[in-house]
Amino acid sequence: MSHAQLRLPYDRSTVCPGILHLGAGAFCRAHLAAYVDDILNADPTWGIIGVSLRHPNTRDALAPQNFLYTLAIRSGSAMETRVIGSVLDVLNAATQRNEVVAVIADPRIRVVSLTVTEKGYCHDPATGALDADHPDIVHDLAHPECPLSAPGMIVQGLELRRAAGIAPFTVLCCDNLPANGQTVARVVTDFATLRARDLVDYIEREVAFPATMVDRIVPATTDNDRELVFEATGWWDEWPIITEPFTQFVIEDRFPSGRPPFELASAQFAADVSPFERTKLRLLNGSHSMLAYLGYLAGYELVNEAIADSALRTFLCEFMAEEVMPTLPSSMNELHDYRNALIARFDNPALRHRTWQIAMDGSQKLPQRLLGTIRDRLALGQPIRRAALGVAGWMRYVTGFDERGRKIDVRDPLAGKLRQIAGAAENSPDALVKGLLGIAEIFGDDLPRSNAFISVTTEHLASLFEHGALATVRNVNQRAMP
Ligand code: CS2
Repeated sequence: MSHAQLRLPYDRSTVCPGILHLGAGAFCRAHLAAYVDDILNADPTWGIIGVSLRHPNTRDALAPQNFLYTLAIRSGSAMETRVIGSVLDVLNAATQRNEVVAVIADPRIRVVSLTVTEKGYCHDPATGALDADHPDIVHDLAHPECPLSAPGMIVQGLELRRAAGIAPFTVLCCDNLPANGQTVARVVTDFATLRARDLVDYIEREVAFPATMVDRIVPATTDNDRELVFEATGWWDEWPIITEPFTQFVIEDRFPSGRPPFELASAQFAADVSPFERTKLRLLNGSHSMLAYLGYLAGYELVNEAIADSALRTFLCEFMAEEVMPTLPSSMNELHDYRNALIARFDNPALRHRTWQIAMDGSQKLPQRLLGTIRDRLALGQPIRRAALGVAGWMRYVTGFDERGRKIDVRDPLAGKLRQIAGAAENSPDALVKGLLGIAEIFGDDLPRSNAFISVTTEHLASLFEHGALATVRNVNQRAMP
């Protein structure tokens, strides 16, 4: 049996493109594409054209199967599969520039959405401003007609549409960034400012950047997953996507050029997305990063293995309840339910989500996941013992050697700088904390001046070097008062 013979709940031949999606990776295929798939029966004008900015492999894998793929929803030993048909095509920005330009200027496209990960915005994570020295931005300013970066591509698309008298698209950010609509609006306007003033006026007047909160855990697909999906469905899929049953999509309802009827797919529309987003970034993603660094250092390859360790589990539950939840707007009862549900999601053994995968790009993730909590608490003179251990865990991780002296493959846009600082510090906790806090893109200019933050982080880092991650976590758990 082939994908083509599988039945979709809509007639795919009537579906036309309405969304151009930048970053056609696993997350978008498990999240946005599934929501769109659910509404195509009601409105077939919202098919997705994906664009890969970096890697050609998505198109290569999906083109022979007509861009259909399996979404395998796994929980414990249960697996449910469905075929997703909402992705009509995936283009490679590097080799199919003319096609990308044609689609971005196509009046049928009314939304340009993005999952390009934190680093794809080419911004300074501490301030949100565009990094004008970023090599891709330097390139795109010199060659605006063949952009490499997401901001460059959006601005070029808007410019083409303005010149052709076509209404602009709405820009829908689906990445885990704070105030993600505002963040993408900022980099796009900063980029346009470096191009032409009238373009900025046009963007400010005409283009909407609604904020979203996106949530679904999607580990990288492995060969073993391919085999499992084959066994379950009877057909070979080059790139199935594995995910969990839980999914959430909260969207600010600001789409001047129209939008998909996402409410039919149980997405939520909200006037203010920020409470949802802050809760998710600080509780889910903050805990994920904690588990990634401390779990990896403790020798755990997978999230569910790390969370099964009673010391890490206690630590994480207390980190959320004692330090994060008081900084959030919802009621404590709701937050406790959210936390318990999260722990259950982390426990899911079928996901096989690697700590190493989550540990990637820490320089882009720490500000919104841990440092916001730390800043809010420091401002009120409250203890940050647990949150600071997450930061110390990251510092220990980026030395590039684990607790047994084996090399860690540290992936981060600032990896070179991190390596250099760690090399110069020679495992001295004081020097390492001082060196890393000097990276203003991560820590701003306030945290390097906070004695409370420096002393507790240095103390933790010394303990991580001397006693290791698990002993340090146990020690923090045992101290009733921080
Ligand atoms: C994870 C996220 O890789 C990571 O950094 O924390 O991708 C996480 O799985 C998603 O945000 C869940 O919605």
